[in-house]
Amino acid sequence: MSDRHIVYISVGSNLGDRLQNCRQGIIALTRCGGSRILAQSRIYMTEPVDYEDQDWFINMAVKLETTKDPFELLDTIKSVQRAAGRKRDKIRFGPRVLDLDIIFFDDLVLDSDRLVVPHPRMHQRRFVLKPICDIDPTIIHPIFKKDMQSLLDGLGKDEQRVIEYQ
Ligand code: A4P
Ligand code: MG
Repeated sequence: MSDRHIVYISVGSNLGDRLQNCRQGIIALTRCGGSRILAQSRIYMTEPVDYEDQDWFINMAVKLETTKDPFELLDTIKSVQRAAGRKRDKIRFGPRVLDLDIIFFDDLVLDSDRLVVPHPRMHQRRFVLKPICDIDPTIIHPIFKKDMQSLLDGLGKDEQRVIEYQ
C-alpha cells in the first residue's frame, strides 16, 4: 500500500443545526492531521431511509487524501462524532447529530468486525450516491464493478427524495 490514500466519506446529520454539524465535522476530520480535503459535493436535504419516523437529513460527501490506515481513520471518525455530541444510538438507522461513514478507501475491499469497506449499503442509497456523483460519477465500485452514475441510475425513480439545499 502506498502511504497516501484516496477516501470518500459520506457526511450526514438530522439533529440540531444539521448543516453546521456537517460542516464542522468535515473541518474536524482535517484538524486531526494526516488528511486533507480534495473535493466536496453539493449539499442535499434527504428523506430518511430505513427508519422513516425521523426528520430529513442533510447529506454531503467529501473526497480526502489521507496518510492514515483504514482503522486509524475509523478511530478519527469516531472521535469527531463523539466531539460533535453523538451519543450511543438508541435506534439503528435513527436520528444522529453527525454520521461519518467511510464509503471507499482506495479500491480496498475489507470485511472485518469493526469496519466494512466499501460501505455495505452505499449502492442502495441515493443520499450517498448523488453527492459522490457530484465529485466523480466514474468511480468504479470494487465489488460490483459498476460506476457511481450507473448505480444511481439503477435506483427506483420515486424512492428516496433528495433535494439540493439552497
Ligand atoms: N463500521 C463498519 N463499517 C464502517 C464504515 N465503512 N464507515 C462500523 C464507518 N463505520 C463503519 O457505525 C456503527 C459501526 O459501524 C461503527 O462503530 C464502525 O465500527 P455508526 O456510524 O456508529 O452507526 P450507524 O450510522 O447507525 O450505522 P451505519 O451502518 O453507518 O448506518 P447507516 O447505514 O449509515 O444508516 N437516511 C438519510 N436520508 N440520510 C442518512 O444519512 N443515515 C442512516 C444511517 C439511516 N438513514 C439515513 C441516513
Ligand atoms: Mg455511520
